[in-house]
Amino acid sequence: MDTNRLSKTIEAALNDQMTKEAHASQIYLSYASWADSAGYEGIANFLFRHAAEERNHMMKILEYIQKRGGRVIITAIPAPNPDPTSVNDCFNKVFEAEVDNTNSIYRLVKMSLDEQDWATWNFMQWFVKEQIEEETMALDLISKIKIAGGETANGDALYTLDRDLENTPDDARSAETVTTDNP
Ligand code: OFO
Repeated sequence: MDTNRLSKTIEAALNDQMTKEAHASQIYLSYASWADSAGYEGIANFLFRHAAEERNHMMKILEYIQKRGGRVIITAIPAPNPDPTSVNDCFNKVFEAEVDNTNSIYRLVKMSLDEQDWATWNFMQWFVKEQIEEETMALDLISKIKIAGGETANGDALYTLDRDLENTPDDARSAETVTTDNP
């Protein structure tokens, strides 16, 4: 008896999405490392915490595939994009990456709808909601850098922005306190 409750197509798409979340985590890690080396410790801290959140998204999908009797396939994670050229560039790239991830999540939702796989459709609603928060977070970053002067933001404005992000609580909890259910 086949105990896999996922179709081959959905199983493959979920595995791809799992790798995409791992890739998102690597992107945040690389941008955080760039920010740290450029002296923006507050921004780095914010992005490091977000990298942990993306890894938890990866785990959430991994556990779902297993729960449904599917096969998890761990593959290589693509390299993150090149380093940002400025804080403005960094925040715009964060937004682009989030929108790209949202589109990928929407494709999975559509696929589960077409296949009438209601369990996966229901599972994916958590990610749909999460992406609203993530895109809002990325848009907030863009607003902050715009106010600071965008590409021509001066040292004082960037210093204030860096301190602000260090002290602003965001949805991403520290790595020690996150769980798969509560990333
Ligand atoms: Fe940035 O979000 Fe995962 O899904």
